[in-house]
Amino acid sequence: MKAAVLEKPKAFYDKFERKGKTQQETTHYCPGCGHGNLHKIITEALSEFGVDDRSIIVSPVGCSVFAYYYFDTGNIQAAHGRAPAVATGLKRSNPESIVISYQGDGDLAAIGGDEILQAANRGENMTVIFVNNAIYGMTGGQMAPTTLVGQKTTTSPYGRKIENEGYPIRMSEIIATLEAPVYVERTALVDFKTINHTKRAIRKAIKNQIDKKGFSFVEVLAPCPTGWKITPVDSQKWIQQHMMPYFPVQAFKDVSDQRESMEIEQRDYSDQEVLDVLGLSQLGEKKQVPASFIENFPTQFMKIAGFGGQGVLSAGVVMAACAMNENLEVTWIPSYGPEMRGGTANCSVILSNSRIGSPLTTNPNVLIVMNGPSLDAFEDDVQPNGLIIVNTSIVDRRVKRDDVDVLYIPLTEIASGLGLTAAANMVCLGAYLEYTKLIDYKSLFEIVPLAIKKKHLVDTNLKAIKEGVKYIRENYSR
Ligand SMILES: Cc1ncc(C[n+]2csc(CCOP(=O)(O)OP(=O)(O)O)c2C)c(N)n1
Ligand code: SF4
Repeated sequence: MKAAVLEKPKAFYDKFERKGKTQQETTHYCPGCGHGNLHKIITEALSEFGVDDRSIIVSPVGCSVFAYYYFDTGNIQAAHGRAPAVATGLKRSNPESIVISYQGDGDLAAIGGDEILQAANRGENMTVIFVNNAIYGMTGGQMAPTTLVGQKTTTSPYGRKIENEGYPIRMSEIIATLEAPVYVERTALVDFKTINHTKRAIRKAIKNQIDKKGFSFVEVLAPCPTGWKITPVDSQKWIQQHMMPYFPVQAFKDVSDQRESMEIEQRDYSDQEVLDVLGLSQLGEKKQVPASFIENFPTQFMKIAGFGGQGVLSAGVVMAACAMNENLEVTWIPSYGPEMRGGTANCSVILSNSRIGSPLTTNPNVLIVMNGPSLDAFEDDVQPNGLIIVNTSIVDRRVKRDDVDVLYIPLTEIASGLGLTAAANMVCLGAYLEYTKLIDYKSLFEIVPLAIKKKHLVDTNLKAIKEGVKYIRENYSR
């Protein structure tokens, strides 16, 4: 007779080490909680398929926030409700990874209601495990979108009422109406039969991903004895008596066998293709630049900020295009208020000699402020020894920091002197490049004629660049 071997699946850590605590044998979950069972089922499936080394679990905000203490896989923590968006990014950038978005009902059906619909509708090749315990467990038992009619929670103390809170949302049914998902099933954690059913469903959802079939979704009706304020045994009965009649346990969609494997084309676009898309094809052949220029280029984390209409966004585009033309890696990302003119606007620009992870500049080492509110908003964020360029025509105060380099330039006045106030942004770029000498300011002359749509203004913008250079030579020569 074969001896049964009971052991932890390989995809679990041997010891559950928690920050600030000693090693633990157990998880942090309450006795009778469904999360523990589900973790075991997932790890078993990953280990059985032999994919634990290339799997990534996206932990949500909720009681399973600490899932990364248990899964010996890749782990990442997403903001509340954002797990499907994070999982999308992970999967698309690592197509061979097995990505599991693990989410509670507050996370998936409330704050993340749109993320899950969009990911499902795009048919992302991922596996979503939706833990429906009809309550917000982590925060003390508030009503969730899946809380049953009549169910008492801390925020529905007299029981959920249809006229007040509406009906519980059936997420599986909604997702199954979409064209893209390949497999949608609801299971439960009540007894051996339902636990085995859950295991089969989770295996299938993971297998579909391994086979590149697309989006699979398993909703699991799971006990939360603490939130429901009943015993673990009664919780199992409660699922059977109250949850299963409203949330039927069944497959809602399964086209796994009919669906062909699909893969998103992954390829690096050539420089020429990128230039074509940006409308900068006229730059022609890739420029030859010395290897030492690229090697020694210090990453510029730029924030350019001002009123809408001051050309802060286009200054960023021109700077990024100029650096790209010098074979640097660049990103540009705008941020603006709702007003077309007069509102606030800023952009993050990163220029680097290596691939850029995130396009956001939260701590710039170059801050360009075209107006006072921008200086107030971003001065404290600048890195020590960073550079701040202040448009003194509009900003009426000095920089308070004494650990940064500051250029005070009347950008708007200089541009007005040329008859084009809007060219203050170009005065600034000329000054920036002349002061830092990171790129020859003449490189801007190759970009500006392509970037400026109103061709009759090109000459004035080129003059503005030269005025910026002149101002630095006369006032800040080093
Ligand atoms: C943006 C944001 N809003 C609200 C919260 C508070 N919060 C933490 S967990 C949670 C709900 C958790 O419920 P659920 O997703 O059902 O998971 P469970 O705890 O039941 O496993 C909420 C609202 C938060 N952390 N972040
Ligand atoms: S509160 Fe509920 S969901 Fe959270 S750990 Fe306890 S039993 Fe599990």
